[in-house]
Amino acid sequence: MTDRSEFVVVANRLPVDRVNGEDGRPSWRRSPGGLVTAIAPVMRSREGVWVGWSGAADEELEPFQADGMDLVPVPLSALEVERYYEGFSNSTLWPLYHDVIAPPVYERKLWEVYVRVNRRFAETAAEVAADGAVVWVQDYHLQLVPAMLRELRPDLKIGFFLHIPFPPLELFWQLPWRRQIIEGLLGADLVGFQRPGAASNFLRLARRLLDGRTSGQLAFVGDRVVRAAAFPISVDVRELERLVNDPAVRRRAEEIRADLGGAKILLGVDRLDYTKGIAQRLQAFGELFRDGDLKPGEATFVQIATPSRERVAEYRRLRDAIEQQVGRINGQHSELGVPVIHYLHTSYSRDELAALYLAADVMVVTPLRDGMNLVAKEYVACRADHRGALVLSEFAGAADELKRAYLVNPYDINGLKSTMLQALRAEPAEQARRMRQMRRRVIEHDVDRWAREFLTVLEEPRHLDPPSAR
Ligand code: ADQ
Repeated sequence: MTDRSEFVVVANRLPVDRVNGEDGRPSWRRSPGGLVTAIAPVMRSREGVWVGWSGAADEELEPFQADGMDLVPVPLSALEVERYYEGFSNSTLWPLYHDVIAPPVYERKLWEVYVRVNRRFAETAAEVAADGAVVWVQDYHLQLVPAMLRELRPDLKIGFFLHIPFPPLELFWQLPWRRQIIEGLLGADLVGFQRPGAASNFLRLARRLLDGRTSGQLAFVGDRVVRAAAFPISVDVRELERLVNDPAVRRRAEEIRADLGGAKILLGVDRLDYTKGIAQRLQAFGELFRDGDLKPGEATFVQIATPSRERVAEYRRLRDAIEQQVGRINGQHSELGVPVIHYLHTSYSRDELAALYLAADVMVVTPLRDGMNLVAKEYVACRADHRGALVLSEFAGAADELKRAYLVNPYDINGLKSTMLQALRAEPAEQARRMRQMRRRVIEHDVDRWAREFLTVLEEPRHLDPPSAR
């Protein structure tokens, strides 16, 4: 691959995972997940290039093609994985951007490596982008890339999208490198967030830290104008509908219901992360048995927890705590052969997830803070039968759109208990009424539309004019 590209995506990870074939030779398979599904079609139609890390430390790979996409690997040493990825990205930024639910680590040596790795991503993107190309940088790992890239290549159109929340000034102010991060993001022409509140937080910081001027969605930085706005991400509705129409998936859903003995099924599907409010929902569920509102066999909670970031200490502690909690609740309330909680610490295929969504009477999504939460939207997209109920935290970005969910404050355990009961006991007509409205929103605003809208605003020639000139 020698040609430079008109469209470049820059993300921490490449959109493929390595799989070892039967002959022992490694090959690459497209990673599951919304971002890849959303961007892959744009990549193909524009003959784009994706810049990212392969997922393995100390590996030098030449650019390669996989799944019809041109991929340019950025190497990371083991020390860089520890300090840039596990360190600054996931022990500093992740907790800081999620309301400091866990204490962020502020260490200079992590920051130094974050800067170094961001520079490497920016340099790689600068090498592969054609004159005037569009470059779309993704997520919190790479917040310095926009400004670094602009310095190297002022001709480019640079977009940035943050998948996680962006904190209010009062929290962001803790960050010793707050100015550098804001300057980094302001290197973009368009900075996208999940929620309008996050865009306002960012604009307020730009004003305060850089003595900048802002007006509406715009920040004026030197002779440049930067737009900050919300582009709520979504799911691939067509793919999910195809899955739930597959007879094998439907059979599997029936099988799950039968295996659980006809109990009403409450379902949680999350990466095992302290932001997801897993402990709160399990506590509330356990108390419903203690109080006598539920009996074993009447309802059961299936909690699927994907292993996540297990090399970060906070995540190991969380896993221990959740597993102890599940043991305690089951020990107190289960009957022989009838556990009240089924806890599975594993990752599932899309088919199995779709079958679980179809089988679940109540989907319980209770993050303490979440940029969007795709699980909530996936559940809604799968319920073409208009059955099932969604319990959804007010602190998930998805709550802005899914207003007919059973909204909860996950810190309020009594509220969580009564809302879970209400959702469990809702009449089918009431479930259908709510589900129909939520589905309308998700179907109209799918992930294609998210990518299209972001890129349209980024590429619109006049999108950077001050409002008076529009
Ligand atoms: P995440 O924090 O990973 O994403 P989420 O939006 O819920 O959270 O996406 C998780 C994805 O992983 C979903 O597509 C889900 O189906 C899948 N998944 C979860 N558990 C699984 C399991 N056990 N097996 C297989 N798949 C599983 C970040 C932000 C979110 C934001 C997204 C997208 O934290 O707020 O919505 O990016 O922008």
